Amino acid sequence: MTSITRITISLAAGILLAALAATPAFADDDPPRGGDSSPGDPFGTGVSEADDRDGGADAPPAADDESSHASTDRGHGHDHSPRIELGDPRGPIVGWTAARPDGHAPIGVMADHTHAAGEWMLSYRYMLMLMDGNRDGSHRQGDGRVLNDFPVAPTDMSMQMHMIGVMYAPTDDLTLMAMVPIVYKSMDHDIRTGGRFTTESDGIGDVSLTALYKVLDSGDESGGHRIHLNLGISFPTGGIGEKDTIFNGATIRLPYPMQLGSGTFDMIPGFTYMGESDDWSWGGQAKVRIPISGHSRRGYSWGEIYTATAWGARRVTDWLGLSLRAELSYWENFSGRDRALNGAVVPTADPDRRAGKRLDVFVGANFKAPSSVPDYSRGTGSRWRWACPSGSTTTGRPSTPS
Ligand SMILES: [Cu+2]
Repeated sequence: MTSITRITISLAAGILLAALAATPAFADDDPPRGGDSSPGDPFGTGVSEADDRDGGADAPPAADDESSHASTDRGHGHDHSPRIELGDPRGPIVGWTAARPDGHAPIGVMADHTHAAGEWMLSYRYMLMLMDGNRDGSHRQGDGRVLNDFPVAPTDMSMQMHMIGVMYAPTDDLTLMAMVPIVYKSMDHDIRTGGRFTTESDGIGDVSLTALYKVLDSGDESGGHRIHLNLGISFPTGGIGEKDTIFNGATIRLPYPMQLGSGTFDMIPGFTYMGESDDWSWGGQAKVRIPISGHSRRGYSWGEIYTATAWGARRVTDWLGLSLRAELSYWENFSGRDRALNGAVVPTADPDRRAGKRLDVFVGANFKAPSSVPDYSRGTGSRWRWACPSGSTTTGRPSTPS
């Protein structure tokens, strides 16, 4: 009998903040428009952009040329500036652009976009997962049923994650991304002989570095398409020797799902596609997480984790996009085992009860900060995104970003 926790609620919210360094690589397509306090735009509303363009005192010279915008729009996709808005007097958008509320994937998708040369981006995400109950395959198992086979049954688990991300693009085709997760986990248990107890762990998770390499960037006035390759490496920075005290006062090694990382170097190859039309956008991402350094010092490694997701989004206004996303995951059992854990006591300590699969459906919203926010008037922008699922099936996936 497998015993796998089921995720019933998961929430993600985040803020993406771009700080665009003033290098020549994009100075020509990212003047501090909209928020700058030019005489024609005393309230920083951006409504007098046509005046800016004519006056142009604050803008680099190249920004005055419409044709240069048409070409740079295409080449510099991840642009957080307010340059391209609905009703922009400059005319049609050419090709794929990030400068719209649905120009980024739903918040749960990492590494969805690349940047133009010289751009930096800082992001913060908060994720909450509440998991409840046990499953054997896709069949729910009552706690009593689990206690028939094990002296201890996990009943529910919560995980919170704060994720700090930094992106930098040395060239238009190559973007580098670092992600640092900070994780809080808590798991409740029932004891066969009566009683309950809770274990907790927290700390830094597995830090990852990802190279995003753009291989397709095409489009015209009616929309565009982009594809990039993702090549990530996850480092074993998350603890796998976490301990806590249980009901009888003993301090024990926590079972696998309560550890903070994989304990191994993992490779995460994948690819991402994003497409756009006037009011719609869509995309997909597939990736796999593969341990590449053999067993960890505790004597095991995770199984491979396969993830595929696809989404569609509608631009409702120039600041709001609504999305629907599905994600399919499949993950294998562990190789080896941690000898400090006894899988006969609690199913979460069994390396052969780790595998599973899961389908999630998420609804989400992206908010794009108005271009007139004064703090962002120097060529920076921000957006807030959140998503929550409307349904799910089985889980048990190791709860570390992959
Ligand atoms: Cu970014």
